[in-house]
Amino acid sequence: MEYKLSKDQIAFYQANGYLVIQELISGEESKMLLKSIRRHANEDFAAIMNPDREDELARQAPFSSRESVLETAALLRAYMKDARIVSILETLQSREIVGLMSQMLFKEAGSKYANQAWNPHQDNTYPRNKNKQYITTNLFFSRADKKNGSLYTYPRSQNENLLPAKDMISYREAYGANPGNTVSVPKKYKKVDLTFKDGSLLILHGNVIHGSYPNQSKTRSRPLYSCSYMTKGEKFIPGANAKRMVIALHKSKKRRGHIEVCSPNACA
Ligand SMILES: O=C(O)CCC(=O)C(=O)O
Ligand SMILES: [Fe+2]
Repeated sequence: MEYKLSKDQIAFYQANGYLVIQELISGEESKMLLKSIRRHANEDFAAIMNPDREDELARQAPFSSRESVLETAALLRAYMKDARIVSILETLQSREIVGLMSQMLFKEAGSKYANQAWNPHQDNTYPRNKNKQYITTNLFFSRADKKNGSLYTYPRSQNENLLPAKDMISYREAYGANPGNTVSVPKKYKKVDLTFKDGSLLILHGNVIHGSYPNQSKTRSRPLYSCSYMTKGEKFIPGANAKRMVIALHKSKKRRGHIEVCSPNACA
């Protein structure tokens, strides 16, 4: 089922470089997804890279049963390919897109990674697409605000090219060290704090500057599932941890063509 963006939503994204769609998925969907991926978290609730890939999830959660790994990877891959999300992104890019990677960030209340606050960064600093065709999504599996580690953006900063950045370890960094290849934000941009209801989607232009707060809540975790996409045919750096690769999001046209040409009897 596709999602139809309004003219105002498209205009907002084009002007500001981000868009929030509150409650895109239902509370039940969100609960089910969180329950599934949470089984694979280690005791520190460290991030899990590419949990939609069976081998990657199994490697990062060696204590998980094979059955549960297969189940979670399939579920999360289905959400990367979700027709609602893909249709939104293709409307915003005005082109066909492919998936590149995903990451689960728990910011579990009381865990060692609860304080993980991302420095201001541009997501495109990692794949480095010169045509600014990288786009990321963050799907919230609980409500999020400044207190429990939500994100902030600098509207309109997607108009910048990639800014000079200080490289930081951004995957399973030392406790207390903040990830995100840090940029110094040009003075003309003003920070906007974002709040989300459970099941909401944040779409970020790859060049828009954003970051996040530490989770200071004792009781409220801030789990989010992040997926990254690129306009089809565009170049990107795969990355040693992220292992970006082209993931097709649409059913193969060749197969659809095949079904069209066979006779009703042959297809039955
Ligand atoms: O999880 C967060 O707080 C921010 C994540 C983020 O910006 C990223 O993964 O690039
Ligand atoms: Fe980011």
